[in-house]
Amino acid sequence: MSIEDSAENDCMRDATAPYSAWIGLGQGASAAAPTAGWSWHTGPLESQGFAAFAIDEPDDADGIEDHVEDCGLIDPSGEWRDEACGGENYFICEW
Ligand SMILES: [Ca+2]
Ligand SMILES: [Ca+2]
Ligand SMILES: [Ca+2]
Repeated sequence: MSIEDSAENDCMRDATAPYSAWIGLGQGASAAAPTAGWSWHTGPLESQGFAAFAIDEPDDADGIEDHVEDCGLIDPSGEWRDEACGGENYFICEW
């Protein structure tokens, strides 16, 4: 999926809170910084003009990009966080 504006983000938050959910946001394997190389399945994050990462995210756990956290989820407050892709969470699909 992709989340294109704050209204859609609020809708996804309301659908999943009090849980977090994967939102189909992933980081490229060649990214060299925690904030670099994020994209939706449908295209680059930057081209969509909307992002809702929490102030301290994405941080790849410790601020150093070594690909520990390369998948994005929406938390119960509607903020996005990068977390380890193997974590068990609900997920949202769009079609
Ligand atoms: Ca790291
Ligand atoms: Ca990462
Ligand atoms: Ca993180």
